[in-house]
Formats: sequence, C-alpha cells, structure tokens
Amino acid sequence: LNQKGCVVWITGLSGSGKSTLACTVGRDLHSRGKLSYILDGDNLRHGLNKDLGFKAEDRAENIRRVGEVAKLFADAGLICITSLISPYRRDREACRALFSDASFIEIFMNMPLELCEARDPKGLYKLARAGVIKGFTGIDDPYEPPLDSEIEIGLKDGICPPPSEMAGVVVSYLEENGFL
Ligand code: GGZ
Repeated sequence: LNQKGCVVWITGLSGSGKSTLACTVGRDLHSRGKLSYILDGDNLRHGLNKDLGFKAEDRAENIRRVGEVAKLFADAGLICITSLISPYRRDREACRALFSDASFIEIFMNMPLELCEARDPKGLYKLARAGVIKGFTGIDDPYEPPLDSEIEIGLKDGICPPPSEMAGVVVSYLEENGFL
C-alpha cells in the first residue's frame, strides 16, 4: 500500500486552466486507485475562506489556510491537488516550508494573460477592465511567477496542449518521485 501523500500546488492566472488540470489529474489518479482531493480556491471561498477578500493580506491568509489543510490531507496519505491563483511568491514559499521533503510539488500554469482574458469563462476580466472589479490579478493586481517550480506548463508552438497531455506530465512526475 502506497501511503506517501503530497501536495500538487497549481498556481497561475484566473482562466489559465488550473481547475481543469486539477480535475483531469484527479480523475487520472482515481483510475489508478490512488486517493486524491482537490482544494479549489474559488470553491473554498464559499466556505472555509468566506471571510476573506482579495487584498494582499486576505490572499496570504487564504493561501496559508489551504496550505495547512493540504498538509493534513498529505499527512493522511492522499495526493492533495490545490487550485489557487496564489499570486505571491512568499505565500507559496511559506506553504512549501510546511513540507519537509519533496512532497510539495509546484505547478506553474504559464499561460499568457491574453489567452486567459480571451477565455474569460466567468466574464471577470471584462468587469476588471471596466473597473467594476478592482484588484484583479493580472489586470491591476500582481502575479509573481514561480522561479523554481517543479513543473511548468505552457503553450507548445503557440497552442495550448490538451488537459490530458498536461495531466500526463504531472502524473509521470508523481510516478518518478515515488508518490504513485
Ligand atoms: C483574482 C478573483 C478576484 C480578484 C474574484 N482577483 O477564475 P476564477 O474567478 O473562478 O477564480 C478566481 C478566484 C480566485 O480565488 P483564489 O482563492 O484562487 O485567489 S488567491 O489565490 O489569489 O487568493 C476568480 C475569482 O476568485 N476572483 N475576484 N480580484 N481573482
């Protein structure tokens, strides 16, 4: 029985495909009989984190809580997949510091803002451009890209790879590092 848990921490802009990747990896792991659990920023903001907004301190607290919860899941032997913008490097590094070994795996969804904005699945970029939403990541709020993520996922020849291909990269990494 393989009980070695870890966290797959997916960071990137709104609309970069974090949730889609999280679900695809989760399904892949399920089909291999490995327990996983997805912590999605947008969902958690309806419950555990419903007292938090989007100023830097609130985002920091959001990331801190999710990091602590992810650690509980990893301690229980699950692969915990998190899907949060987590725009600040120091907040992500504070989460990484909770994990003593190689069990914090940072995935950078390196998608161009123009693509995320063109997708605009919830119309939030449009509202941000119109000034209705203030402090929107990538528009008038910062995103600090990881400098040393374990995995970086971006365009290939200008085209966004299918989620199955992205998930394959993540699952291979988990295999190679003894988490599967
Ligand atoms: C960024 C915002 C904002 C602002 C609302 N900035 O694409 P979505 O809609 O479904 O996911 C985004 C989500 C971001 O929550 P996170 O918990 O991932 O953020 S962080 O890690 O920075 O704490 C977006 C929506 O909430 N949203 N207002 N101002 N995203």
